[in-house]
Amino acid sequence: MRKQKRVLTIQDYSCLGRCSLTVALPVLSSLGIECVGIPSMVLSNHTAGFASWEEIDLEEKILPILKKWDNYNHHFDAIYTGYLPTKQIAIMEKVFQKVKEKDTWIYIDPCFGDKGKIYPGFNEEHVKRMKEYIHHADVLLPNLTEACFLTDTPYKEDYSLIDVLPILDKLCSLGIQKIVLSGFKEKENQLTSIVYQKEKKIIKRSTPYYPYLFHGTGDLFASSYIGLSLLGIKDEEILSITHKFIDDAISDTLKEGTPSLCYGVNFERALPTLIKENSKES
Ligand code: PXL
Repeated sequence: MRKQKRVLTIQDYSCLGRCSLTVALPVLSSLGIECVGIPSMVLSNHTAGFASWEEIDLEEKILPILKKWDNYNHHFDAIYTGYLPTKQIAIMEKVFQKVKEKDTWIYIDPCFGDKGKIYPGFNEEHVKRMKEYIHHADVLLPNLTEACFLTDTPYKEDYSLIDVLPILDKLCSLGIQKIVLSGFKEKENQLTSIVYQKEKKIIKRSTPYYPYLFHGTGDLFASSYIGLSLLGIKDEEILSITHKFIDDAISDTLKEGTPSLCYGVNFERALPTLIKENSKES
């Protein structure tokens, strides 16, 4: 039986509106991976689609939390960072120095915008800091909005593959081995995800496009991609499984009628797809 993998993830805990840690924990657990989560902040709800929010920023606690683990010799197979307040980006570099070993993979979801806009809690300074930070990633998982901001490319809704490739190339030239771009609208009614590595075959898969901006699907995508890749599954298959998982979650949500987009999607009833992958591998 293979040894169980362990991931350290640092992103927010939003109590309401399925995203970030409330998504990463169940997704990685379903894949048989231990998910050690440090909340970057605790929010009453996420910041997109709700009128306001309560928050506790845990900036001061992240390094002390790690220090408490000093005597416990936990090995992390991966570190995954997601939504971070601007001032915490510098702290992540200290986290890597402390926790990363030779075989620890770094996954970074820049997680600062969508649909051509930066999330309400952030500004240009955040993008600037993120640009300086992402070279730490072995795998970067942006959406199209983030990829555009990170490469100073104007955002448009309907990028073709030919438009997207130079953006991915530019990101790779910042020193990142692998870019996983989550769904962009390549054609009418179709979302395409791409795994891009310099001088390697481009891997892409498409899935139906829904005319809604479901919250948290980027986080579902990132967690599913990271978990499946830690199980050693090939990228082609990871994209297919991840698309099926998210598509099932969206279909389930739509069956309930007009969706409340800010609550995220009913991924819980789609988790058996991931549990099946985990049982196959053992
Ligand atoms: O899903 C992205 C995300 C995560 N966490 C928080 C957010 C958002 C998007 O708005 O506000 C707190």
